[in-house]
Amino acid sequence: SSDRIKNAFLRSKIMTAEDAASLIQSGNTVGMSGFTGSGYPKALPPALAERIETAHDAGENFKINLWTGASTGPELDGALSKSDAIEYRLPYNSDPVGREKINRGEIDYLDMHLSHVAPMVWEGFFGKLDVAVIEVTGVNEDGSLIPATSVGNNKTWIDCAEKVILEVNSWHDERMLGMHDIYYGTALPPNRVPIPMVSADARIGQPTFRCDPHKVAGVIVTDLPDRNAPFSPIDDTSRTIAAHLMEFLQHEVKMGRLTNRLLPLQSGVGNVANAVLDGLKDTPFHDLKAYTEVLQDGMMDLLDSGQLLTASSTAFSLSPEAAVRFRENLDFYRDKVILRPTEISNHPEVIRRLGCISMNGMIEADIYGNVNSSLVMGSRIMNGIGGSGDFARNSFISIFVSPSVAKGGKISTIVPQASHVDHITQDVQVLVTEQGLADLRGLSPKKRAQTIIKNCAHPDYRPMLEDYFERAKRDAYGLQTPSLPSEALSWHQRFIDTGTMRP
Ligand code: 0RQ
Repeated sequence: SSDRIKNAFLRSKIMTAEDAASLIQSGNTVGMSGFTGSGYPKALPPALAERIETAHDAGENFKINLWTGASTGPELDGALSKSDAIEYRLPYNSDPVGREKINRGEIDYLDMHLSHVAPMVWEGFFGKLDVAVIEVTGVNEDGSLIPATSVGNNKTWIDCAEKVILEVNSWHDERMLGMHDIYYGTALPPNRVPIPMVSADARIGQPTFRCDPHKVAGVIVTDLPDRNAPFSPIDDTSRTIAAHLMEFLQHEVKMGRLTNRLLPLQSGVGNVANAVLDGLKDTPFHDLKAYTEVLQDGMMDLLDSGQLLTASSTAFSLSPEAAVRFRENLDFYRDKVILRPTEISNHPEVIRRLGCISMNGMIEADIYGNVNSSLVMGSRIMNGIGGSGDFARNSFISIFVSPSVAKGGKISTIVPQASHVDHITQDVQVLVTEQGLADLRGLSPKKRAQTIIKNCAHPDYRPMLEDYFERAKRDAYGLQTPSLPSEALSWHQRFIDTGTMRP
């Protein structure tokens, strides 16, 4: 309600979502809040979608360019995609309607390293940002803004946009004030300075966003829930993947390369990454910290049990049940959770310094350990690279996890050659499937191939991979990474032609 807005000037800007939507013009570039299904505006986007549909019905061509932190919810990406309102989208989408339109060629989509987005906008690489639409928990008397359940690129949108529209959502708990750490020390080259983050739970910024009140063109008052997608129940495959990974981490402790406190954990989006966190429960690891970009159910469980001391993230990515639990026990989580701008949560400098252990899902890996996170059969987008590249290249150990087959066994996730590469072999140190774990550190390409085929491939596809690798070693043009170009992507072509990679 409007008493969340303590600043009188901003209170005078309260308007309906429809009136606020009319402030956005065709061709505008709009930066909206939102990261996973958290902290995205929920009233303006549906009103804008309706306004755009009306314009389309009248024969007008009305579209916007949409920038966000990462994925959002059905009221934002869903509604705007459905209404053909989006000309251009960056940096991440996981909305099913948006995905379909991107794959039909109807939305131009730039899938980016998430840590690059804010700096590149500041650097002016993408032109001007017309409007920012930001969901917040409240407005303080001095006009500063209390962030909501995600930070994402909000600081940058508020600073760079010509005008700002706020959604003050009283569904968010006011006790979140103090959980956020908004760092204002970034600058453009040649004036950049080190980011003073020396531990995963350090606070280096301030709890609120600064915002010039004279840029605020409208304030909408809402009371609407975040809509994060629930996770799939943890199945045996994911449990087995987690068990391999836990055995590996315990081995690293035995070898003296890690201690039972490990190093700051990063865990990616998706069901498998969530299941891996669940696997930590039955291990001797303790006093853990997370330096990650999404805080999912598995991490909340670890905070609850005390195994995880603190979690630094840019957003919550909680199932509806976990979101309720979070709100009910907010006082417990308040000093354990730190939400930061994505340019900090995913900052290569910080990830390298802290030595994160990164664990991300993948679409496929090839026998040399190149990983595809984003494009099915090399051309159809699933979600995007997201933050996986920020972490993979800079982590202490970069781990990718996946079942060895997809679509009921019709697809092998270990292939002769990745149909698209997000993470080059140098950025991938460990691969895990339910079949086993491949520790690729220090291995030359041919040794990597042997290890991946032996440890990770599904038995149905393993002989085919062995056969390919043997023939490649015999017939390849060079023997550094033996490959047969005319055959390397034939598994993908077979799937496209016949619906399965099996011969
Ligand atoms: O689709 O449900 O329609 O069958 O992909 O697959 O096995 O449930 O795995 O939920 O962990 O997601 C790579 C998508 C894995 C995710 C990806 C199909 C599979 C299923 C999901 P269906 P699973 P997960 C930081 C890190 C990129 C961003 C990232 C992702 C669906 O991890 O988006 O890492 N990562 N960010 O059937 C065809 C294959 C497939 C396949 C899986 N080889 N071919 N379909 N699928 N492998 C966080 C952020 O950036 C926010």
